[in-house]
Amino acid sequence: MRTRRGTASRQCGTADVFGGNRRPGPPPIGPGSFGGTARPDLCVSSVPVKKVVIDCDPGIDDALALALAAGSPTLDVVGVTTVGGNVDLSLTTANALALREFLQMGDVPVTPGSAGALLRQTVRAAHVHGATGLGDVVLPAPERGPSEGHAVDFIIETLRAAPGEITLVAVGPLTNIALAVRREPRVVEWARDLVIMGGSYTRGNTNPAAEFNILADPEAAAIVFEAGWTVKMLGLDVTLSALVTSAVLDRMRPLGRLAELLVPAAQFYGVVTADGGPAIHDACAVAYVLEPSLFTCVPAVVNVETTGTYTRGMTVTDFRLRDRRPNALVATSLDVKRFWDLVMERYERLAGRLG
Ligand SMILES: [Ca+2]
Repeated sequence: MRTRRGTASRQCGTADVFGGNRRPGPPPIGPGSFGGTARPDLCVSSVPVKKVVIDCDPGIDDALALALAAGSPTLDVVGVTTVGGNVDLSLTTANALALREFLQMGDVPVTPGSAGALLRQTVRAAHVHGATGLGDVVLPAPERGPSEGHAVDFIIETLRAAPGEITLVAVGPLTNIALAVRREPRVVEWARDLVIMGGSYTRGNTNPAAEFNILADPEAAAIVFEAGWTVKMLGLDVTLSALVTSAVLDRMRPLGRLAELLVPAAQFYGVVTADGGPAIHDACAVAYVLEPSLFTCVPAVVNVETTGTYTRGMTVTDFRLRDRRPNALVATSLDVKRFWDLVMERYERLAGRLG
């Protein structure tokens, strides 16, 4: 494991806490009002390095999320676990291994997990991410292989060893997380937080109702949302604002070796224009861990539809709490400018290391 420790200074904003494009829903609250994160108006603070396990299915946007984590001195990635999702598990694992070395993430263990959904037939997104999962990007073959064991065991044992310290960041189908919860329910207590890219309260992307990560394993998602923790849900409602426009792409082009990943990956992922482009969904989850004040978040009760003829995989989001305890903190808007400023600053740091 990497040994970056200590604290890092951060400058907190105040004016844009509730900014961005307001979407339907109840009056928003600040990120610090629910869920245990620091109040954004407590400015210029010294924040501890956050430990994260990233459960992913690389995947183009997973790759861009891992790059964001790798470039962030305030994150300590203590493990990467893989799941079948965008492409098969063998490919998501191979991509994670290649990315670990390309992004110079040191000896962060990469542990493969579940190949497919708990109950359902496999859903893949190779038409979006390419046959290998990374578009037409070809990274150098990794020298080292995956860790022994299974991602579910890794997650349980890593959280058991450091209760209250580690945030789970899940940016693929939730199969591994659900199995960890089923096998060892105390992971809910041990996790510092669970942040996911998945779902939506407004629309789907794989079909009109469902977002891909949830549709790929709706039963797993249901288990995760019902487990007793407060899921930080970064869904399509905000991730579709995180677009690689031509202006963003121009900021990526000078980044040396890192640009050789970022630029072709983004261009494969979608058509880049002056005011549009592919959404780097998964990077939003990492960005939330880094700086929750980028997002406006609202507590809600989220139930995952597992049986609907047309709505299976839908995250049915009820902001009317009444007497119920919310099981999710749902992101409803993103401060796009601050998001890209953060992401590009971290990419530039990483590019400095990669050459
Ligand atoms: Ca993903």
